[in-house]
Amino acid sequence: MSEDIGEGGVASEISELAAEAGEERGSPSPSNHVGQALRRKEDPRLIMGLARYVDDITLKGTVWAALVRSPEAHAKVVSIDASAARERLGIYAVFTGDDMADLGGPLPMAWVPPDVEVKNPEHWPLARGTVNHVGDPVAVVLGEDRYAVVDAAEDVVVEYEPLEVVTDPEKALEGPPFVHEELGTNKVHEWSLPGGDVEAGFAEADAIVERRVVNHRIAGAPIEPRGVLADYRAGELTLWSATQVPHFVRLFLSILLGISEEKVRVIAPEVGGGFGQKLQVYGEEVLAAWCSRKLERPVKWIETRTENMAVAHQGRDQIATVRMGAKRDGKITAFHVKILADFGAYNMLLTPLIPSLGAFVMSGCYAIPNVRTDIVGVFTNKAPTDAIRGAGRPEATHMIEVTLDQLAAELGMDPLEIRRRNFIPKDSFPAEVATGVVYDSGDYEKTLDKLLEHVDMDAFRSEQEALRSEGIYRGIGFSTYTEICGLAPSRITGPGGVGVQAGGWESALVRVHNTGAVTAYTGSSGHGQGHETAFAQIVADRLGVDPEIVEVVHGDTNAGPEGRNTYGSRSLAVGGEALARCANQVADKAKAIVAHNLEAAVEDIELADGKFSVKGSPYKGMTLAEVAGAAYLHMVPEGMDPGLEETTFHDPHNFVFPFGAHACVVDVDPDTGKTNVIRYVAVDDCGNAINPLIIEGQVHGGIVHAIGQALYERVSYDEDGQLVTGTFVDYALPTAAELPSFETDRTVTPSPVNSLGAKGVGEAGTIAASAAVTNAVIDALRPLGINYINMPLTPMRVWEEIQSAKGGVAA
Ligand code: MCN
Repeated sequence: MSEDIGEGGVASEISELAAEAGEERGSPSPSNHVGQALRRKEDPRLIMGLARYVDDITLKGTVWAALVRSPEAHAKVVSIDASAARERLGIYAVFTGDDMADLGGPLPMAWVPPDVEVKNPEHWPLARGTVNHVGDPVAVVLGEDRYAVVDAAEDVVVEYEPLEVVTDPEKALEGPPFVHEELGTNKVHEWSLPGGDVEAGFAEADAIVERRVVNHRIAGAPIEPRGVLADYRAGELTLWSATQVPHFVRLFLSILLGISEEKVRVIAPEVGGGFGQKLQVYGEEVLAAWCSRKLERPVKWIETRTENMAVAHQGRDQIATVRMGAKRDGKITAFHVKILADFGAYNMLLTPLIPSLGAFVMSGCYAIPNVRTDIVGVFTNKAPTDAIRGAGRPEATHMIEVTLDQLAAELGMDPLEIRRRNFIPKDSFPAEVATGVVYDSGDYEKTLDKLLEHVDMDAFRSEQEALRSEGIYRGIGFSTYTEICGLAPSRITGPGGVGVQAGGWESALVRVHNTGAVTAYTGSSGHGQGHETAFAQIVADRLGVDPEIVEVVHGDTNAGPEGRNTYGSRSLAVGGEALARCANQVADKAKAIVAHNLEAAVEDIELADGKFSVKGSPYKGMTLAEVAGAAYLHMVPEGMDPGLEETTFHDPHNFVFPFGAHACVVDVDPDTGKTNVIRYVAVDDCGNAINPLIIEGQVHGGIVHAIGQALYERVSYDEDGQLVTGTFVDYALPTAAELPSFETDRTVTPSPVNSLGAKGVGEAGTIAASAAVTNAVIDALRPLGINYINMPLTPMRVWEEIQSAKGGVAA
């Protein structure tokens, strides 16, 4: 305990106690915590069953809700007879869309691009007049327990008058039938991002390839489905929801229910997996809140797996015509992509924006002089699509990387050589690509070189050759990708840019308590990414304490400042940076307090070895606990307010552009068409690492998502709009048994956009990997005469292609 602060008595005593409390909870480590592979703080509670999900929260008097959902993909709702349901024991109410006439408006869509008309039909929590996809809700049943409401929901008799159904996006574009009759079209919008002159580029090309790239529909398939508990009492609404975006949910609950925003609190407890599916303002959230107000009781709704598969928003579902041209030496002259994006029955929060996210990185990591993306969105009688597992960028990467391999084959070039010839050179960053997007930093050769330290191509090709003579078809595929993340800069994403009606900043509040313990509030809303650990590392280093005593609080609109939440791998680059800046401000105040108490010049105070000390006099200093003691006892410089906490809002100047090189090795069984992934190597560059262990975990998860899409997963509807993949029996997810141990490595190219030098990583694997898998399968099958194939590479599809190449069964 330093004798330099206070003059004995109470002040000194409190400071001493505070310092001891701080020590008990972990003495500051002299080393830098940023960059260390600390184990995740959040894992013990998750793996020991101690975490609290929405379903674990029960309030006295809770009423359960079950939804009556349409079995028809498209129909007029002629009548709803809920009398039998209402008479059942334990049922309190049944409501339909008509009962909710007081709702302030339909569910939100937040993308209003300048100069582009986006058709946006009304979308209500309970259908009004028509249902437009299987699972569209028509009524809600409320009662005393979950069983009662599920049984009663079956007693609600709905008379439907079926309408013609359209599920194929290409047919939908031709229409009728129209999903929303009143629109007289199924086309939602057209949007383009041009760069250079693609036609002039193709005129210069010696070789052009054109392919139809189908990126099929996938489900989010989180571990926990969605769940909501709404409690409206005494004019205030508290809503617990498995959401990635509590602040957005609060805003729209306030608008739609007409409750002043400060009286609405949204809490995201443990979310149980998001990956985009929980970046949404869902009808069930609005409905539960509305019902709670109506009944003056807490209302709970927990989604079943079947509901999640049928109605939670889905992803991808794009058909693209891609054309790439190059000179004989492999230099790409033009890349033109025309995307038809199937949005399902409604626009959700960001539905029409999703394909555009891909357009921003349609140059990939290549210096292509002419690049153009044209997007057409279309409604069909299927569940809506929106952000899932990378959102727009996996689709773009898939198109670029698969087409590049096709072009290499056309030119008789090595797939890696064509990539190297087109990489944006490392000395041209910040690099403006043809579309005007500016990449922050990159060194694509370096990641590829590092990848090849792990993969000996000569040895692989000899082995491949040898195995073929034994009837084993082995292939290798690459994907050298870049992604746009750190979704933020309001100047680009906001109303003045591409038109998202939300600024793209993030907030932070750092509070040092009396004892020197720290609470760090972030507006990012983590849901599995390890923010509580990594963000604690950032704050700890700036305040000279152990991350153990830094509690990171997120996902509660009443705790901390306004926030913009988590999606688009933005949390670290935007939210983490906000916290770093905020902690710096706290440290600055701490230095002023130390200087005051130690009678030194503030410029002479430095943070070293867990202490704010006077330069050159390491024994003369104060720990954070001692500084906090002084701050709360108002032993601060003249004119300075007491306390030790700061709030920061940060809106970065640019996005960040992580990148990497992935390789996948597969064996394809020519008799059954089954693909086995036998090796997967990923070298990623997300700038400076905050926590390498978390990075590795995020990359692993992302790769599994993409392998899942490439080989197993597919949401399927029949022609009548019936979902035929409503369970995990029909919708195949990969398990550890299907996957090899991934080999991961990194290079480090810091970002100049933030002081951490960090880029995002949460979506890296899912963005990179589907192309690597697809290219590997094509590489394996070339000797059988197969030069191109679309996902999903299920045994059936691959087998059919093999038969067709043999001149047998047509694919
Ligand atoms: N990180 C790091 N150093 C870097 C980059 C990132 O240590 N240079 C750490 C971050 O501190 C954070 C994690 O990696 O702990 C991911 O950070 P970031 O890339 O900023 O991404 P987000 O947190 O914004 O999440 C991105 C992505 C998204 S959009 C979803 S949704 C998502 C995800 O990643 N959902 C997940 N990862 C998930 N992981 C789990 N387990 N569960 C989910 O629901």
